[in-house]
Amino acid sequence: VRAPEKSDKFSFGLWTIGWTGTDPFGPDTRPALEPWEYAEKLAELGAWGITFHDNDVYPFDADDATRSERIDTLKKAAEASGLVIEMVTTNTFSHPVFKDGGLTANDRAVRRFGLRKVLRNVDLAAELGASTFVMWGGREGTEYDSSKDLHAAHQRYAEGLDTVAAHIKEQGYDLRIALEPKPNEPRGDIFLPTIGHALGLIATLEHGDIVGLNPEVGHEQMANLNYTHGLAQALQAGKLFHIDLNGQKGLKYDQDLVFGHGDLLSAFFTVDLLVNGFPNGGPTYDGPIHFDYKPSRTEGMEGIWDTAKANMETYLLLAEKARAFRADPQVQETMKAAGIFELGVPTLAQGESVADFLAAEEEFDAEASGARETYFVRLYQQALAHLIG
Ligand code: 3MF
Ligand code: MG
Ligand code: MG
Ligand code: MG
Repeated sequence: VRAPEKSDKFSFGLWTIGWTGTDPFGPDTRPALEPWEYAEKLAELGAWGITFHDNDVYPFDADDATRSERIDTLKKAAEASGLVIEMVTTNTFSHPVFKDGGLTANDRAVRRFGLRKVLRNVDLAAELGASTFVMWGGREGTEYDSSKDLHAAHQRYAEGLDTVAAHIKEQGYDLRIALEPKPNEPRGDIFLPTIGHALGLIATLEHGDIVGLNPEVGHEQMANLNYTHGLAQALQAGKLFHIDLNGQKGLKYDQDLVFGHGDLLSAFFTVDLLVNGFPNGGPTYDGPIHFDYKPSRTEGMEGIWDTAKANMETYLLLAEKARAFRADPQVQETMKAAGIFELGVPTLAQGESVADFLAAEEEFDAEASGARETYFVRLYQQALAHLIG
């Protein structure tokens, strides 16, 4: 497969390659580099963009001088290596102050502190030219249903999001918010656990027009959901602002594997949607191909770069296979036989009234229809043959 190019729009969170391997059962297995060192190496490997949390670049308690000095160093490194800072996000989950959430903490002073941290970071995102501001509410949630007024919690969540969105509009920033759903980990139950839940809350917001989604492969799969279906629904709602690609092997802890190292067939159909779009046309995604994974704790300083390369290589391999799949005349024939294109035809004729529809005397043989062939398995096997052939 060819090497990654800028036009592929591959982007990495600095916290991904920067994860030093600490987990609940043991400490670091790798040393940490400076954020700009990771950025430079990513550019060398062919990445187009980087993303980060405020505290991936400067410590939680950094004074103003340290903060701007470290941001400046990263900004210069990004410029020098031709990297776009396409997304910025806020850490409202690491410090103990956020142990009960940032926007939905019972403690109002914590919420006011959290909101200020987010708003300050919105200003930074705009200053650095980012186009997306991700909000992953990892600590917004509970372990105990008795610990929160759940109605008030959702009100406060909506209030927080509307406040951030209103600030973006007031300042005239060219920035959109992307919510990142996740069902659990670190909280027992995180608010906005899935794409559908997030879409539901967005619809109730005053400034929901600039609020969309940043769905992550593993997060949906941790809820036993289909990531590609989730992307499709977000696209249909005009809300697919950003994506987090990685790998997850079924229902277990959040693995953050390399993209494709979990459910490979699911990854194939995700890439099929991203590069080929819907078979009958419709909204498409042309944002960054962003990876949010973790180099496994077993990997050393050489290994982390293997994993970064693996994400891009897997995507490029799958893109090649997905294009060949859709371009294959036999596949097109099976798709036609399977009725894929027929689903693009509205059920009622144009201008057909419900009355006309009900009055129409249509011949329909339910028995014969029930016995029809669908060719769904034939088509899936053709996909599999393209994938591993
Ligand atoms: C956790 C995540 C987060 C978010 C990030 C915002 C630390 O499972 O996926 O990564 O992606 O906070 O982009
Ligand atoms: Mg994640
Ligand atoms: Mg994850
Ligand atoms: Mg993520």
